[in-house]
Amino acid sequence: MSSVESLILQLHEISAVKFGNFKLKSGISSPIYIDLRLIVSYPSLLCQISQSLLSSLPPQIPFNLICGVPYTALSIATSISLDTSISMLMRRKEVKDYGTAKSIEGVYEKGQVCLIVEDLVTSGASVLETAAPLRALGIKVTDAVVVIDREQGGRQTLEENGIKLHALFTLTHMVKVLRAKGKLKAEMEILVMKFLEENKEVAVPKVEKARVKSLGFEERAKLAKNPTGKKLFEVMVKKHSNLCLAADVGTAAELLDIAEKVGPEICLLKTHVDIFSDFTPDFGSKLRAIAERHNFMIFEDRKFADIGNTVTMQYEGGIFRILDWADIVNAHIISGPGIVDGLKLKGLPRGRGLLLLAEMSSAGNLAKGDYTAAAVKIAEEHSDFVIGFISVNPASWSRAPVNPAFIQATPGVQMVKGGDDLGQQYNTPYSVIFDRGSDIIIVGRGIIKAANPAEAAREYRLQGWEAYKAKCS
Ligand code: S5P
Repeated sequence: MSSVESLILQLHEISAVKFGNFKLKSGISSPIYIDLRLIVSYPSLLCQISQSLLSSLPPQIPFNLICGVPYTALSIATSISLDTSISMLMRRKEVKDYGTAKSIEGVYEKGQVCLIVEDLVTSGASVLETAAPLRALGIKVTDAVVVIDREQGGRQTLEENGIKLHALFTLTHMVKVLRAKGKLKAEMEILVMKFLEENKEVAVPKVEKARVKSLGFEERAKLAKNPTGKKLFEVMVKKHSNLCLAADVGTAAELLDIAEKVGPEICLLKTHVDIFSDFTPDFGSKLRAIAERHNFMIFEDRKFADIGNTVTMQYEGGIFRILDWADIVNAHIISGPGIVDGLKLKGLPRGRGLLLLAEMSSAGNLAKGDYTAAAVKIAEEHSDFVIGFISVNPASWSRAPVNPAFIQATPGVQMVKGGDDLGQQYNTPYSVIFDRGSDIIIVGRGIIKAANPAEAAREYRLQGWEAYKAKCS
């Protein structure tokens, strides 16, 4: 009996693999259930698994760090580390405020190569979520090793993201071995194979949906009716950047400084001018000069919410005179379509564009369902001025796909999933662009609180752009 066969039998023996009728988290009934968390209770099996994983790797893979995908693979990664004396890194699954807490624990040097270890790969998303913060630190990730490959698109998704998957065995192979060893009746084998075949299609619908729908930014630029929307697409293509910096700093001086440093990496810079303690009327022209030098656009995140007549004055007048310098502003639709009419009256003659808040990133917000659908409807009625949406998960909208001329920009982005103490919720660049169907990642504290904002911005740009390319491929 081969060592893989022996492992499969032992996993079955300890009930890490079960057959019957199980209700999965997603609500569907499954005839097979896999839970490798149990292996922590069987040290000799854990040891065998890690040794088999190691020997399944081609010898030329030059890794000098190991990182397990939390939580199940942590024990496997630890065991490999003990066996090989290659040191391990640990990824935190949830991080409160990326700016101050570390997402990766352990000692490393930039340029080192880290092998990712995982127990079960389905879509590949969890491996990518571990690769992202490692890559953000300058650690190379080229290979991942996994006990079971469910053969549900994970290998290809990882390949598209520069990661080669090495699996000890596939789920199909496991079922065949258990059948051959008399652990599974013929009827159950048929049931399981049928389930796996059908489940293949339901397990990756978001990925498939996003892939089918994704036109490139070049084509979408041609569809845009608004000159600012069109230009934003063109800037993204030219700079290979779908990164918007949320420059939430306390002074105009700091903002101009960070705009200069991060400018080459971004397509869009988002401001909240009303938080500055030192705003002066020349702020707009100074920022526009930097924007022109580095070819990015300016988005004042004013979140207008009043009736049409009031917002015309707020947009044009006051101390800030937003209309004079911001290419893009945004608005809630709580007051109805009149707000768009009001802003359009001032903005359209100047070639400006508007984003509507269709969803929000904060916990417990009310922008969902009918509200989101109403934002889409208003946008469609004003597609000469509305360039797109602030959104969180446009792939899930009931009215999707929306017109590809609209740009989706998503806040609540950091290298690891998590949140802050005031309700902000973060997703990774890959999940925002690839899984949730957005176009632009809006990143604030992930960049401005980093030790080197320009370097952090570059990493976000690369991650965001890779995810966009994967979506279009
Ligand atoms: O729903 C939203 C909409 C916006 S525009 N949630 C958000 O967080 N934003 C903005 O995105 C928010 O005002 C802030 O400027 C930025 C997120 O910053 P971060 O530091 O949490 O990345």
